[in-house]
Amino acid sequence: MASLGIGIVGLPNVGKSTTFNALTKEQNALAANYPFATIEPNSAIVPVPDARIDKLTELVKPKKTLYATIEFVDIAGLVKGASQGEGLGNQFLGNIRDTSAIVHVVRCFDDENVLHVNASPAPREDIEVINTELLIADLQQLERKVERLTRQARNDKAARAQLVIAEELKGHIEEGNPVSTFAKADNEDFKALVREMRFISAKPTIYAANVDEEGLEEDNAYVAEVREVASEQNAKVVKICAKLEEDMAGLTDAERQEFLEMSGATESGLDQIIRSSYAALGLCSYFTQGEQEVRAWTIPVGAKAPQAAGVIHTDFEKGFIRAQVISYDKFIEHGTEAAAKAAGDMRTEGKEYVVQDGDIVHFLFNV
Ligand SMILES: Nc1nc2c(ncn2[C@@H]2O[C@H](COP(=O)(O)OP(=O)(O)O)[C@@H](O)[C@H]2O)c(=O)[nH]1
Ligand SMILES: [Mg+2]
Repeated sequence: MASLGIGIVGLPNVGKSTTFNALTKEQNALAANYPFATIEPNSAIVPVPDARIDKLTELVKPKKTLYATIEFVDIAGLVKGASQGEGLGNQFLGNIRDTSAIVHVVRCFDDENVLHVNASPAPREDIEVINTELLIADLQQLERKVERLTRQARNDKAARAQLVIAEELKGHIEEGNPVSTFAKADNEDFKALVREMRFISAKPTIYAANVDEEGLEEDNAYVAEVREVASEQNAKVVKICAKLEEDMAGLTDAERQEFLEMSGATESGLDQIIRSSYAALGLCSYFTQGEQEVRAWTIPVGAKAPQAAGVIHTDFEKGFIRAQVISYDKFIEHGTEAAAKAAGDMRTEGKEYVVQDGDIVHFLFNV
């Protein structure tokens, strides 16, 4: 299975590592609750903030609360020419291919002490430098694939069909377009090609506009430019002050709130990045609750009850009988599982049920 990691990319000195350090602090602050396996130095597994989990914790008062988690990878070294091997480029491009979504950090602050690749930040061009490298990397992959398919196509019908689509896609990329905007997105050969090649420009992208504290309250001109570029690409923008987030990480919620209000922001940019990334991966959460723990479990949007149960334990999926479900709103309305049940708001669902984001679930199974 492909990893569900998010790659943090961008030009040098834009604030990638500062953002990543803030994420790492989040990870360490909660590490006590999570049995993390070995952690790579450039990868952080962080809790996904979720106000619904906080509310459930308040109501249920469990011994332990566990948030959903998501992995971020700090990808260093992307520069102009990376796809030609510049600055160890190819190795880094390979790391990006292994991720499932991208956070593209764009420098939106001035600081004469922090060198920028050009005289000053120019978001449109800066974004383009990176995206061009990513696109060239995809094109190189695809060219090798087209060569292979051309050889196979001589006596293989399936290869001939894939070759047709591969060549169309090649034309599309050569005109400067990302794989994500290819018109025949529903074509089965295309989908197989994307799964196999893991094209970087097919991955969902979130732009992180990294501003100074002054830029938090009102957008500066750099941020406006990032928003313009992102809207042309139907991509999401999150404004963040990476430096402030690094200082804030590990503080209590109340302290953070105070910190944020002082700087004119309403919500932590880092939290927004974490939540947007989770959504960009096509993931959502259902919850379990009890005296022991309140916990969020991660499933792909559209997962049916047995698959969702399997996230807790494979036995739950194999021996699935049924699910007892209370929607989040109903649970909050009634305050306890017993009250929701008494009011007739606990539903019994079978194996075809598509679990909804926020459902509070009990699985019944036999082994
Ligand atoms: N003035 C200012 N400096 C920042 C900001 N964010 C990061 N920096 C600084 O920029 C330098 C490069 O940041 P870093 O995160 O290492 O960039 P990376 O090369 O993209 O990983 C560091 O000295 C940071 O302290 C910011 O919002 N404002
Ligand atoms: Mg760095």
